[in-house]
Formats: sequence, C-alpha cells, structure tokens
Amino acid sequence: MVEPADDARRCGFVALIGAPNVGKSTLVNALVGAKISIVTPKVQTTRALIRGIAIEDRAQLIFVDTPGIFSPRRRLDRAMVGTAWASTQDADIVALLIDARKGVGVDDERVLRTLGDVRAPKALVLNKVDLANKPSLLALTQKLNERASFAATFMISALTGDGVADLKRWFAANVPAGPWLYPEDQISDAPLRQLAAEITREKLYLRLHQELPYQSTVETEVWKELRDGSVRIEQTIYVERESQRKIVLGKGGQAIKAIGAAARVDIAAAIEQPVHLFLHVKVREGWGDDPERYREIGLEFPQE
Ligand SMILES: Nc1nc2c(ncn2[C@@H]2O[C@H](COP(=O)(O)OP(=O)(O)OP(=O)(O)O)[C@@H](O)[C@H]2O)c(=O)[nH]1
Ligand SMILES: [Mg+2]
Repeated sequence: MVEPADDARRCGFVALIGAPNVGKSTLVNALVGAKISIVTPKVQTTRALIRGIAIEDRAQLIFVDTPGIFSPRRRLDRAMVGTAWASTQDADIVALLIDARKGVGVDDERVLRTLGDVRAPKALVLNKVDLANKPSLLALTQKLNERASFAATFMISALTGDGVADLKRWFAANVPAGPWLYPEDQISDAPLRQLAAEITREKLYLRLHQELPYQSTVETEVWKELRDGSVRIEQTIYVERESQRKIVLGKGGQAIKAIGAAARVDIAAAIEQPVHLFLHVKVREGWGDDPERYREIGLEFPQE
C-alpha cells in the first residue's frame, strides 16, 4: 500500500456514548475489526475508556468505547459515568448510540439532557436495526433530531455489520486533518494484561448471572513469558464477600474451572501465544471504595 502524503492525512477521536447495553462495545469491535472490548448481554459491562484504532482511507480513527451512562448510585457507578462524559471533551466527534428496538428510555433521556453541553459535532446512531421494525426507525429518528442537533443519522446493526462501513466512512471524512497518532498496525492502546483481565471478567459475567458481576473485578498479577513461547498468566478475581467467593468457585470448583477455560482460549487467541492461566478468587471487602482498585481499572477515584 502506498501511504498517503502526510498533508492529506486526517486523524481524530470518536467517542461512542449512550445508555448501558445499547451496543457501544460491539460497535467498536466491528469498526476496528477485532475484539478489543468485551461484550455481554448485561448492562454496565464496560467500566473504563477502551480505545480502538482503525484506518479508513486517509484517516486514522481512534474510537473511544465508554461505560454506559445511567443514574449512578455507588462510587464505582459515579466513576464510570464520569469517565464516559469526560471522553466527550477530548472527542472530535461524539456518536450517540440508541437501541433502536427499545427506543428512548430513562437512561437515554438522561444522556440527551447533557448532550447539549457537548461541543463536538454529534452523530446519531440507531443500533440493533436487525431487531427493530422499519417504520418505528423513522419516527425515532425524527423524535431524536428534535431533541439534539445531529450532523447525521445512521441506522446500523453492530452485530451483523449492516451500515457499519458507511458510518466508518463518514467518521473518516469528518475528523480533522492531521498526522496519525499511532502506528498503522496498532488496533488498541490497552496493555495486554488489561485486555486479559477484561476477557476473564467477560467470562465471569457470562457464567454468573445474578448481582455478582457488579461486585467483582479482575486483575492480572503475573505475566511471565516462558522459554517455549507460551505465557503464564495469574489473575485475581476480587469479590466483596465470602458467599460471593463460593459462587465464583462453584460446586467442586466447577464454575471457576469453566471461566478459566473459556478465558484461556480467548486470551490465547488475542495475544497469539499459548497461555497457562491461573485464577485466584479473593474476598476484599469494600473494594468498591479502594482507590488502588480504581487505578487498576483505569478510573479516577471519586472522592465520594
Ligand atoms: N441484535 C443485536 N444485538 C446487538 C447489537 N449490538 C449489540 N448487541 C447486543 O447487545 C448486548 C450489549 O452489547 P454491548 O456491546 O456489550 O453494549 P454496551 O453498550 O457496550 O454495554 P455497556 O458496556 O454495559 O454500556 C450484547 O448482548 C450484544 O450482543 C445489534 O446490532 N443487534
Ligand atoms: Mg460496553
């Protein structure tokens, strides 16, 4: 490929914001063409800013996946929602995602109220059109365009990929001229140990269904390259109570075994190396109020 002359290049940050579960992480993965952000059927999956990088024509696009915006109660919620809004301040384009099947709910309303303060050009992205009926899409588009000023509206399915290429071209045409910020082949700025911890958290969420996911966090503690080209990874799953630790372990250690097996496969695929994964489960009461845990997640620690 002949690289475009420097003065023809464009580069910019595109923040994807919206209520929990609207498909922001699925879309970032689709735009980048690789899994860099975890996806689950549960709300509040993404906790910190995850940057995915893609090239489109002469533009380098840095997509910022953000935690869903909702009414925060706990300290961790406040940190997540705060970081989502902070992403809009550095963005060249802000894309608001709406679940096209569900329409405008209370969380979307909350986002719309604050969206007026966002200076960057905004795009409206109706996602999950594979689940929605066509007439309702037009009504939804009209309703939302009355609520905020959007430079463009897109109807997509992040899951099937429908409309994603068009959206990506529009982003590329609308980010500012400027040099690329990352090497051409880089698709994420997250360290591998963080990606590995996120993958394990995804498997934990997928395996355990009740309240538990929101009271757990995963950290990579050991990352040791072995001589045979494989990696030894040790991670700790922190929970808040002994009863939760028992749930994560499961009867005879079955749950943790299954979580570990699923995570190992995905981590190995992501880093393209064989992986030996060891999971520990520790009770850390009140980890949701421990500044060190926030640093590991990549969040500011809210004072209250
Ligand atoms: N049918 C359908 N499902 C989708 C689409 N996009 C995302 N999903 C599903 O919606 C669920 C939530 O997707 P995520 O990408 O985790 O949503 P999110 O907005 O990142 O959620 P939070 O991180 O919790 O804020 C998952 O089960 C996805 O598979 C889509 O276009 N169509
Ligand atoms: Mg997400």
